[in-house]
Amino acid sequence: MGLLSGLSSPADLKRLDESQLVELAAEIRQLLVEKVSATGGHLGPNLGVVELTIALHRVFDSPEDPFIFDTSHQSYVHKILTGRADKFDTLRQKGGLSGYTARAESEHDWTESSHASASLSYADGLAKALALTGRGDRNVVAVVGDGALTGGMCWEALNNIASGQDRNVVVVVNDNGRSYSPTIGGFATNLAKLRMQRSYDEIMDHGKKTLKSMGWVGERTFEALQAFKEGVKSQVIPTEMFPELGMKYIGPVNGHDMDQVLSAMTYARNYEGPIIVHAVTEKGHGFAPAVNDVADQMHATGIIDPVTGVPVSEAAPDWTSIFAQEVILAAEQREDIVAITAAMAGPTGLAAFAERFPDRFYDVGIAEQHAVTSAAGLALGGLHPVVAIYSTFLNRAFDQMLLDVALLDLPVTFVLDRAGVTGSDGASHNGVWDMAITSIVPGIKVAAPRDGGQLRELFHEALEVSDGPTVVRYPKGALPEEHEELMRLEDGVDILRYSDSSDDAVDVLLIAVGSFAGTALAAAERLEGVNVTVVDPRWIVPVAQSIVAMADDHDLVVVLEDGIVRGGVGSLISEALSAAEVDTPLRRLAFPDVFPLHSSRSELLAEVGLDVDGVVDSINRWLAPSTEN
Ligand SMILES: Cc1ncc(C[n+]2csc(CCOP(=O)(O)OP(=O)(O)O)c2C)c(N)n1
Repeated sequence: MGLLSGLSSPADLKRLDESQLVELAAEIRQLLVEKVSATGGHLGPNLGVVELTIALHRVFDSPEDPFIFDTSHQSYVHKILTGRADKFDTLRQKGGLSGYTARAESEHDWTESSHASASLSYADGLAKALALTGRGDRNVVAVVGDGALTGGMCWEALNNIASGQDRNVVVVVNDNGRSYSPTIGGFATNLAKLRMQRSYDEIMDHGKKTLKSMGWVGERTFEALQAFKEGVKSQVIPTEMFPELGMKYIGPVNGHDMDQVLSAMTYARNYEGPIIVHAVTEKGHGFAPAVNDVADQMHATGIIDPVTGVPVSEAAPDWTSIFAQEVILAAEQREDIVAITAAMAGPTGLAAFAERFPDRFYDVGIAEQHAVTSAAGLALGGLHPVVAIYSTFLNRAFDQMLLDVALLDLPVTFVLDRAGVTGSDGASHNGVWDMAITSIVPGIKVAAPRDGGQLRELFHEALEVSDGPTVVRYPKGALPEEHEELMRLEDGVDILRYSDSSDDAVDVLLIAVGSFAGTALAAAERLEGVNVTVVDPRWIVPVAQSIVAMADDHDLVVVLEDGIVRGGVGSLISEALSAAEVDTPLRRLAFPDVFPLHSSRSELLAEVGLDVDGVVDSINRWLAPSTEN
């Protein structure tokens, strides 16, 4: 492409003539649509920050001025401007470009967690470090969305940032009015008031006039005139939100007007002390199918047609859609069922529930900790809340689950989508910790359905529990083939395959957690000269007594799970066996204790030996008489 082809660093960007930046923005949008439509990724958010990111790299000096992108799903433009434009064909694929900032990729990437609302805390700490190490003249720039700003961490950080008036933290609020769906709550209303002081169009128009016509004075106040001289509207707009924190505020600026954003960033760079720049942007800007996508303005898309935006293949029925149906069914049957999401009604399957039962649905914003304690409050009031959340985001709310819910024996059902290995979203999106962290909560009951039918059953079983928290966890993606049990034991364990233990062959008890039932059954078929019993515990916490008894009748116990190996189901069963003085050896096929890089779920599972080949190889190795295993 024209301008982009000569651009491999922010220094190149600084060499362009200012008049070329609008053309550059158009090229970047074209690249984004072309590449992200072929790989999938966060298209809408990145289309919305093209001008903002150009202005940031033009005005500030990354990496000496550290840039922190909140969540960092909107960092594609930053990647393009920091020499990675040619890698977009590999986006989110094994060995390719990460979908988030990644320190191994570039010195311009300072962070890599994709959990929201952390940027301002990073910025606060970095600014303190720069001040202490003689680099206090640098600016730390944090780009944070209005969605991320609904997270409590941001406000804890702002509280601290405001108290460091000698530190240069530039908080760029990228206000597109949306998380996935429109951002909700008192904060969002306040931000909207700021945005709507005058109508949106008027802001855009006003900004242009202020910036372009040097003779304009009108009836503005002295403060506004000063601001005008500096190229932006910098008077404190009469709203309590930011000024009461003690933060300088400028804006709102039209985040798609290059002149305005350049002026705002220049003002922010020259301002001494912490400052908020409020930029109004549009998610999906410049790509009509994204702008017109009512669900989430193409927040995150799969592979799509680059012209129409239509997905190239139809989505297969997935776990989320089963939950979506069952939670509505449950609420029809029981008036005490209410549902909570932390800004993810669509992705967790609660959107239809929200339409059907608007009074029994709560979107609390990106606020997982609050979601859980708020659920505790609902339960205290006699209701049975269902907290639908991605497994990875439950990490945030462990203390609330432990002490605000479980200590009080409150009936809250946690439905964990994307549990286990998720893959393409990289290290910080994998749901491999939930079994380890939930299983240490006293009194909790955790279920891992093996297929859609079991999800229906176990979800309703969970709702029947009235004395403490329950968890139902299931992975990302399409539903697997269903496997009917041969028999259900009294404590709920399903036998999926019997071994013929009458011969002299070794008897292996293969315990398949959740969606690994199919893998375990296929592996059992391929193991030669071994009698394999396959069971699905269904409820993985607490450990069923029948599992302990069966282990005693076998020569080897193998536990197959896609959570981390330490503290997982294998560990729990191992402890149960030793408590019962059952000395059958136990082996774990689980996720190793590492942060995996991004690649597809199936690639990652194969890499760590959690596919059929891996299971067969491991068991053969463990049973081989000559090995040291
Ligand atoms: C702790 C946490 N909860 C939920 C999410 C899922 N999530 C990713 S981006 C996003 C919306 C972010 O909205 P905003 O900050 O306004 O950025 P935008 O995409 O609108 O630019 C959500 C809810 C997350 N990444 N982290």
